[in-house]
Amino acid sequence: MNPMKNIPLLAVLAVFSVFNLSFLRAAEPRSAPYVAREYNLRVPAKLTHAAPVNLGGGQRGFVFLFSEESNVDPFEGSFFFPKHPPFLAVFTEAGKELWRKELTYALPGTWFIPVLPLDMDGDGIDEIYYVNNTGPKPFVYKNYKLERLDSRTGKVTAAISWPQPTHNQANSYKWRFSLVGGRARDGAPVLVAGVGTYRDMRLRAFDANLKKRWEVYYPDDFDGPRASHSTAILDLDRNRHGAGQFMWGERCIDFDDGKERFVLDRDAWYDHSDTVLPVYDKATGKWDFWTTREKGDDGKVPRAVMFDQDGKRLWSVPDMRGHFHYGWVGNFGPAGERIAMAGRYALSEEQRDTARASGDTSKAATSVFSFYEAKTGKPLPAPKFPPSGRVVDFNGDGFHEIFTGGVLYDRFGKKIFSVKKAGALMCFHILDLPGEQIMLNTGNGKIQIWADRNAKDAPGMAARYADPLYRENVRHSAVGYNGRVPILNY
Ligand SMILES: [Ca+2]
Ligand SMILES: [Ca+2]
Repeated sequence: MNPMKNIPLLAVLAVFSVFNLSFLRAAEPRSAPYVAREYNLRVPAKLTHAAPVNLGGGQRGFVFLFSEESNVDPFEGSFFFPKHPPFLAVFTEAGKELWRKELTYALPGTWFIPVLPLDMDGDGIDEIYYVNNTGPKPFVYKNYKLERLDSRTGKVTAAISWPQPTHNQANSYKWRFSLVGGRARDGAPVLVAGVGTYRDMRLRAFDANLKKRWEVYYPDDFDGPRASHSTAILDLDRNRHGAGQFMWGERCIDFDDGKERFVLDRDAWYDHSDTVLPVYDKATGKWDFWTTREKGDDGKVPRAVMFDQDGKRLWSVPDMRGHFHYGWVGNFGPAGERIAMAGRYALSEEQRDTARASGDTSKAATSVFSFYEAKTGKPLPAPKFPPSGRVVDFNGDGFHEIFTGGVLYDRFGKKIFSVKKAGALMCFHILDLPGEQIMLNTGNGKIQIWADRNAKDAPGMAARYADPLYRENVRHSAVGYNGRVPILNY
């Protein structure tokens, strides 16, 4: 072969290799975002949560918790007396409202009203479980009930006492309620009521008849970690329809008996982690966990740690101080490699210094973000998109995008679509369309689901969406910050 003959081809290849990235980028199909579904709440709702509901007979829908009020938080520095009540409503997936129900005495807040659709009686239709305050005074323990209703009619079919918080503690610690649903070893459904996050905590599990199955109490001085703001569902033995265990902070609890399967930082961490995100490692068939920490800022324990499933610290951020409020793992690398983000509020001296440097107090740094190779902890440069958002694969290609401040960005920082001031309720695969969709609150009473007309699922994506583990995590979207946190990177 005459090597000279190949020179033009080599030259062409050389040119393409120089412009390799832009060439590939141009080859990626452009997203075609559109409003695939719309739900009219008929009030300009501020607080909004949603979860998918199985209505039986092949019909699917969504349950919404909403209020004209913004979120009433139990933290004393955030709490206010609401002027508007919260509502529950179920819509069919197509957008027809089946019913709505005012929760007249309940405080419209994420932590006061966890909502979980779950089929405990096994008839193929989800019931809806939630916490309601049944009396006119806001803080009377005995008036708080765990209620069950028929998802098709809104009729309440059971109401039992909600576990009472321990009396002598801050309101911020007391009034934080969770619901978690899964299965026992024999496949029986289990519903867990969770009370507390930062200090004193109680988990009480119920069977399908709402009779107590087990209970675990963690007093304030109990060893080990406190809870988080999201509760990831696991199925370690892959034998319980996707829901065998759940992460209560850094503890992995079995639905069967309330016992710990493992605890990540058993003997060094006694406090509250803002995020505890499972990341599946296909090579080992085990989970890693990315944790970012709020409390326990004593300068002795790293503030964000990647653990393996045995609780070994794989790596950690160098910071030993700061409230690490943000964290995700996303496929943002050049070839879709996983990148871990840790974000904290700026320290007071950083706020002061940045304000001084710019001569403008409004330009003081509020947050500081850092980025790492997820497996090794190797530091990486900041990406070109704003990092404090929700990780989503909008076009199904296996690379992540990020939704923040009403804007969806691709990993190169390019805007894909924006809806002014919209907040996301869910960024998951919730419609029978390729890719993951974004359900958002437009602020004018309309809830929209945005999808991508050009989405095409990469190999393996359809199997991931169909995995019971994926569905069980999405089910918990109207509990705590589960709709906000990317718990599904596997
Ligand atoms: Ca049912
Ligand atoms: Ca994507």
